[in-house]
Amino acid sequence: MAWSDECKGKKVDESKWEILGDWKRRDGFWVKEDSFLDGKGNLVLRTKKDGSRYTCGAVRTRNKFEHKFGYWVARCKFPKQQGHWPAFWLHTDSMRKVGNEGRDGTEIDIMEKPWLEDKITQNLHWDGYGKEHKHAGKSSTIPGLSEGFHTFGLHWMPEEYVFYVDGKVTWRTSAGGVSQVPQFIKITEEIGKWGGDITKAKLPDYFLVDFVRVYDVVDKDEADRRNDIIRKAASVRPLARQLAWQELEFIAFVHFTVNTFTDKEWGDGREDPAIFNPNQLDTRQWVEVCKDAGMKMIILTAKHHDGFCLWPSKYTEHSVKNSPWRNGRGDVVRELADACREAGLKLGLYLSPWDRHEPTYGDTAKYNKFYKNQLRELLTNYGEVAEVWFDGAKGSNARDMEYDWLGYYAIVRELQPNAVIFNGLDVRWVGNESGYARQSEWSVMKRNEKPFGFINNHQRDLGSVGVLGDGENLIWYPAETDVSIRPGWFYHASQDKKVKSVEHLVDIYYKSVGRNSVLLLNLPPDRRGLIHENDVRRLRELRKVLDATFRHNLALRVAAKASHIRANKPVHGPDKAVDGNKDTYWTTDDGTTAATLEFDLGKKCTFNVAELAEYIKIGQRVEEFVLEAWDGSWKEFARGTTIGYKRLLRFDDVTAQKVRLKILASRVCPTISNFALYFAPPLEKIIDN
Ligand code: FUL
Repeated sequence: MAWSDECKGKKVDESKWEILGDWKRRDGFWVKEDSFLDGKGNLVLRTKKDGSRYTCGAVRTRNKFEHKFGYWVARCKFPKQQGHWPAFWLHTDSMRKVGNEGRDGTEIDIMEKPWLEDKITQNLHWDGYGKEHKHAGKSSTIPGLSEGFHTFGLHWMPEEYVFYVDGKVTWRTSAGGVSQVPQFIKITEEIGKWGGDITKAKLPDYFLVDFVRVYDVVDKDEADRRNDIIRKAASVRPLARQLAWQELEFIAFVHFTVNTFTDKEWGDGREDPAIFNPNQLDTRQWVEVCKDAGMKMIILTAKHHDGFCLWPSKYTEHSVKNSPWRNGRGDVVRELADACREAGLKLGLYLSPWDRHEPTYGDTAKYNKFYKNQLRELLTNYGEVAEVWFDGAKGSNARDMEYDWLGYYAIVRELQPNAVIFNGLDVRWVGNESGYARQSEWSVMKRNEKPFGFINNHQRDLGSVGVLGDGENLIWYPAETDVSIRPGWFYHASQDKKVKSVEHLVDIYYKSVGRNSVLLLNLPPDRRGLIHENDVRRLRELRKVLDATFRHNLALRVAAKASHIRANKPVHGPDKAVDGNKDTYWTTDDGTTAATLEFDLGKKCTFNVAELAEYIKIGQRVEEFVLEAWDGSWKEFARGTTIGYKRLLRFDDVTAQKVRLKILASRVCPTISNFALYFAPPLEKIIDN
């Protein structure tokens, strides 16, 4: 047992409880005299009328007992009158923090009973009480509840809450992501309309509490099972091709086809190849623009859903060879491959499985053969291809067609063994097209049985221990975040003024590259075959902002200390986190999963961006961390969950000489291969110059 009050004796135990009083609360007042012990083993919260005002009792354990997880239970007997309601709940001051869901604190209502019927409600509230406020709840009717004593319990686990009434489960939920911070108990009465009309109540009225107990639940089998999953998850590592892909960080998508000339997003396959005539097409311009922006690969839609091929495929007439462009002798894939090679950029290819032109589409055997032939052409004739992008999109009225995914993947492996397969087993879709990875973006997850995609990409939580099942079939499956610089994937003149703002692109960068993902930003060439001036200008601005931000690392080679060092050996010392070398790292002994790294910047510095990296070659481990700055005492200025390949955090300016990284939780001993601090000047300053 972690804590209890049996409510015996004559006076409320003030070493355990703070009695709330002289405090206006809703339509009444909390007063101290209304919280007392009845001498028969119960805490009494009384509701009464006192002159013109209504008063009631309330107690809490704030600063006296604050705890997380475990089983929390109270045995109570309800009052009889309307106009007020009893509640047993858990709270924390950090519930008001916005932005980390309920993980940084949640109002957990184990029982509220504003009704006189046999009905209670159990609720969660997080992200404060303002406009970011979020809520989940459940009401339950339990015959006989209004009479006699009943128990109200909460089993609070790191991944889930389970609510009980009289030992029976009433609600299971992970809403808000589950609070991970210590919270205090509140037992209160409140006066207000939710409970009915207090003027109709016969007062005084009494709410009795027989005991409140908090148990740390240690289920050995469950702990063993969890440890086993954690051990398995932490041992999953990236393949060399996945690591090489991750290190590209920022890559380009190029959507180009007949749609560019028909002003459509999805062509229907009936377009005349004669319309394809980009009279100034210059893949060297694309490459230059991408390279200047810091992008390391270009992925081209060699064929989109319309079936039009940007290369002269032997297997269809629906291609550049029947267009006026370069008199039918052009090959966009070739020109791009050459330009990329010259400039040292990687090439990736998108070949849409859904083909609205090809007549064999729908005949599974024939179309798969056709598609594989095209794939072979692309992967044989254009040199190295670093990523093959398989798109799952298919119109709702498309013919039935069973794609031979495993056969497609096998061809990629055969012809381009170093290429990553998007939507195959190497790289996963992040799950949205707005440019944002998850707050907690794990690269290790449980694969499902599907041959395509391998995962439910829309699931909010793909990687926490609670969703890893029994720890079997775990794979390294990192996220790629695709988003277009414009509203559409293809060029539309009407969107020339709708190129995303630099603020928006910077935000996307922090929330994709900065959240353990690769950013795949789409730049659609226009009808000339060039990336439009507005897009080019915006990319230059983006680069300028990133360069101005990441130019000077204030933590580079500064003095570093660690609470723990693996075997006390210098090779894993704290300086390895700030030596500017991504191949060295600080770590701790096995079994140490919480530790602190402290950095002395040498003088007071102002910063507003932090960058962290784990040494992911040996897996992804860190589950939660905080950053604190010294200002007479340690003050938290940022916090995060996963790190992975790269984590960027932005925060208000902090000025300090000493900073520390506290790793609060890690699956196995944490590794940190990079810790950096930067000062990002205000955007207006960078862009105007
Ligand atoms: C989707 C496609 O339908 C869009 O046209 C675009 O290519 C996007 C990247 O993927 O599934």
